[in-house]
Amino acid sequence: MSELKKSPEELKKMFEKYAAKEGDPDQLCKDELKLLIKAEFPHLLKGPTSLDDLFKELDKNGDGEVSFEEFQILIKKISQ
Ligand SMILES: [Ca+2]
Ligand SMILES: [Ca+2]
Repeated sequence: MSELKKSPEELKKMFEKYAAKEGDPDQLCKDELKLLIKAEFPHLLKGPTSLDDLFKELDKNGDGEVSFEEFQILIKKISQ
């Protein structure tokens, strides 16, 4: 099941589950993003994209964390 077949509610729950592990419960730090990607979308890291690249791409405001809004970029990427 590598294709995105998740409802917006499921995606929000997924985000919250990983975001709550450390620090700010509404933001994904790099470690949390790594856990989420490895568990939910491992195929994303099989290409030339590294986790660092992905994190930089998602963290639009450069605060070192990925908010749920920034997480939408990943969802769009996966849905393509
Ligand atoms: Ca967090
Ligand atoms: Ca951010």
